[in-house]
Amino acid sequence: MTYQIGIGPNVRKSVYFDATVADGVESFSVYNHMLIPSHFGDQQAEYDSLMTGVAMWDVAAQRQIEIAGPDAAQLIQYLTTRDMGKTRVGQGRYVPICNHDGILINDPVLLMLAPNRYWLSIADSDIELWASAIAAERGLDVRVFEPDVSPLAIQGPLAEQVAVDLFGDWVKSLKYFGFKQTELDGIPLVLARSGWSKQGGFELYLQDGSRGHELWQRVKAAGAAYGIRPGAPNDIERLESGLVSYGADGRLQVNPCNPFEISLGKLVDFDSPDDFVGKAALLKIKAEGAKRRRVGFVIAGAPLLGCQHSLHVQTTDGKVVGVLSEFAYSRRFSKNIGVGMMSTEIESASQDLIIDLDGVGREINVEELPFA
Ligand code: THG
Repeated sequence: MTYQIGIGPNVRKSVYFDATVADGVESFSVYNHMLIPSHFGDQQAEYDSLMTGVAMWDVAAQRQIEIAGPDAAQLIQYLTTRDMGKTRVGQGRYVPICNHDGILINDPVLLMLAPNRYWLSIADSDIELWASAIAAERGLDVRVFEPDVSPLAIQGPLAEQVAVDLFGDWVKSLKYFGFKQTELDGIPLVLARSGWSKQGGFELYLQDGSRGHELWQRVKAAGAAYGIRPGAPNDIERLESGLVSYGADGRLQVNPCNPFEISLGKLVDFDSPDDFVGKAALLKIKAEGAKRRRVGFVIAGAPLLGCQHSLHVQTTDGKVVGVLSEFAYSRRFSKNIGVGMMSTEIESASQDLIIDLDGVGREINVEELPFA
């Protein structure tokens, strides 16, 4: 049986939607209540352009939450587990956000635009509600809102060439996560060296949604010389690289994780005197020791089709000891790989582990991340 998912008024279209449809998008997912392309029909070629050339991705669904006003820095510090003390204008940072129980509820990239003005470039959960409620309850003098900002990513070894051709040589001096306010033919945007892959690249944070189509065409034209292809954040590459995917690897409502479990423990700063949401809970969790740990998995047998989600990892006598959150066949490593969580108790016991794939048991082994 096949079925369709209707696009109702609750699902927003990206400002690049028409451009991606014109360029042959074949599948969408929903992220932050917005459609995000998931592929354009040739996933092998899309992977190859990311690894050896350059890919362009509509990542407008990575919505920005702007926090602006006299107490903006204070609110940002209270929202994230990291010490924001050394954050500078023009430098992005990866900032986990937890709830009061110490559960990760988002893992945004933070952009400090000015001393009193920040963007949280969020993963898939409602941080605008969270941040505005916390600000109001604490009596902070800030504005929390979603600005008209829509990121477009170019990723891959040739992405820098495309950025140089579009903006000039100065882009080479941008450090990782560094960004600059600029424009392209009068289209206002923030250019950052960032993106959800380990292949390098940039994100163009368009600041005028009415010019989405124009920006898409400009990037596509500049990239033509380098064989640019439209694609989407690539699950196979992210598994190979060990990047965290909030939502796929765990989310508040499904497989809730604390930062220590999901390998973001180094981004929890207890040393600074500042309080942050979840600090007390995380101190307790840390003292008790992690009960689970994020690991890589290798799954035996024939190459797996596509990218699959969420299976129990069991001992041969049927005890559930972990979860395989996402997995796929990796051509780079010539094996089926995945990421997930394992109970810290069972790991040392080096037991035989299996997953049940469509009624057939497959042997699965733990491997340290990143894969090699
Ligand atoms: N770019 C922008 N916004 C985003 C993402 C992005 N919002 C949603 C989602 N992605 C947020 N999640 C991540 C997860 C990992 C990284 C970035 C955003 C990442 N991690 C590096 C790593 O793990 O090696 C570096 C982390 C670090 O500096 O510590 O890049 O992609 N705009």
